[in-house]
Amino acid sequence: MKFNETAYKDNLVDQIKKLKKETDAYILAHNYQRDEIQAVADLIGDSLELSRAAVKVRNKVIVFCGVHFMAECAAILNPTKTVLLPVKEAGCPLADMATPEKLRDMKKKYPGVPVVCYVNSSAAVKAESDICVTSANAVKVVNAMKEKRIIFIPDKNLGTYVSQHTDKEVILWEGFCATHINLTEEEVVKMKKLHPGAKFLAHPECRKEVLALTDHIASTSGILRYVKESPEKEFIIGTESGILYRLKQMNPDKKFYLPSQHLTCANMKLTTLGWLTRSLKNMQYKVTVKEPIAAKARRTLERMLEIV
Ligand code: CIZ
Repeated sequence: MKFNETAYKDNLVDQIKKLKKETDAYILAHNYQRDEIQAVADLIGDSLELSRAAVKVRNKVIVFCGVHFMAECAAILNPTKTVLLPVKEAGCPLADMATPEKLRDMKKKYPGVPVVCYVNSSAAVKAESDICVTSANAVKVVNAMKEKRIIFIPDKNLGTYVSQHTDKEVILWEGFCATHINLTEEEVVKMKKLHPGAKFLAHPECRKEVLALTDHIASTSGILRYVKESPEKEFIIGTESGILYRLKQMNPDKKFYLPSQHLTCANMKLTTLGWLTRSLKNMQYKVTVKEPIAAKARRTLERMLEIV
């Protein structure tokens, strides 16, 4: 018998809807998730939107379709809920580039300098930091701080972008996003030649040479907003491929081009309908953050949420 993929997926979607009701679960999905996962989610967004939503969820269970640090944030901000990450191996190489031990060494080198940590970091690193940022609010949060010098971890490209939009001295960490770093200047130039009328939008985790070629730099939520409000019809998109799902849904009359074949995050794509079904069926994999790490990391996240 021939395998019918559509029937297989429809069946899983039916099971997910049923299990969601039975378990009183709320599904959050990041903008970089697979199309079919975004389609079954209760809310899709960037980590800031999803963190804010996680605080307000009334359901007993939050299923976080994203990567580990995102589920950790939900567990930290809403500790009375059961938070599930459907695939326990879904991690973030960028988050792994900063460890609390290395950060403590850096803090010894720069005593008294506050640490601004990108949300793509572990709870243990957030606990060692002073304030958190996302790509949607990094410039605003840094500019709201009173100190003239900050340590920015772990993404060097986002940190460089922030340093160009503040008069503060930004001490950088040598981290990078293993997906955004793949996008090269050459690929962008080639795509611009193919589509001369298209606007080039890119995420601040891209290399600075790539960012120099943009018409607009923004987080995923910023890119979605920009395209929706723009009268332009064609866009070259410099971020993870999952964003195309919402861009196309929200703008059926506009065209989108991905400038590289290497803009897909393997970790984000680990979550499939099958794993989401198993997650709801078996209540797996629970993400918890132990005290005192949780309380310290919560403070770091809350300081950001107080500003934006
Ligand atoms: O903030 C986030 O969720 C990330 C990692 C990227 C973005 O811009 O949405």
